[in-house]
Amino acid sequence: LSIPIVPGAVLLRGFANDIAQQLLGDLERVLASSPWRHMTTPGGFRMSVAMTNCGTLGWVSDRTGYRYDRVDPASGEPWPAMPATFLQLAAQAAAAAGFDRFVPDACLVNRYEAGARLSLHQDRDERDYAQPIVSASLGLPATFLFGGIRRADKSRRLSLAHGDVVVWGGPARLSHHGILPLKEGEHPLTGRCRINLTFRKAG
Ligand code: MD5
Ligand code: FE
Repeated sequence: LSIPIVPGAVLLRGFANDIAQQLLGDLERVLASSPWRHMTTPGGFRMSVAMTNCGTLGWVSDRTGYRYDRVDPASGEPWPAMPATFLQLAAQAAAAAGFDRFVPDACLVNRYEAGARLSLHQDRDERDYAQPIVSASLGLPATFLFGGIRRADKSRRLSLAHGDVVVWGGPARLSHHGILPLKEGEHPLTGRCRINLTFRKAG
């Protein structure tokens, strides 16, 4: 079930349902090397979303700014390799949205607990904006907010549930977007949280 959101953006409802348990099992192995952490924004605030990464490059925020780094600053070691199930999901979702041969080198993993939010922003730290971004939602549902290229553009709301995958490309790639504070709840696979896997070709 493929639902166009805006030109360039497609919601694939339930696309990851069948492999959700494998994804979460693989995520446990990633977390064993690179555990959840709350990063600090350049402005000095602690992010309410807990994060980790896998793949060649990981997204990092600290007092010096945002960047992609080959090394996990918490361990001093490279980020864990991207599991094959992650790569396959990202490539298949991108292909379903019309982006052939998508090979992500970065997977940012976001964990939202009740009250955690991501304020309106653009993803601009990647090298090539012609590459799409693939985002998979697991666990508790969340309200996704997306606007236009300019921050003041009117924004729309969309509920993202367990198994939903969104592919952002073309003219939607630089849209402003965010996640409203997560509501309390319990999901059989993730417990009291929402997990988002965000796949990018960053380098
Ligand atoms: C999330 N994460 O649900 C979202 C999913 C992030 C982030 O926003 O930066 O970690 S990614 C949604 C996204 C990516 C790229 C473009 C657009 C949305 N968009 O144009 O709306 O945790
Ligand atoms: Fe984003």
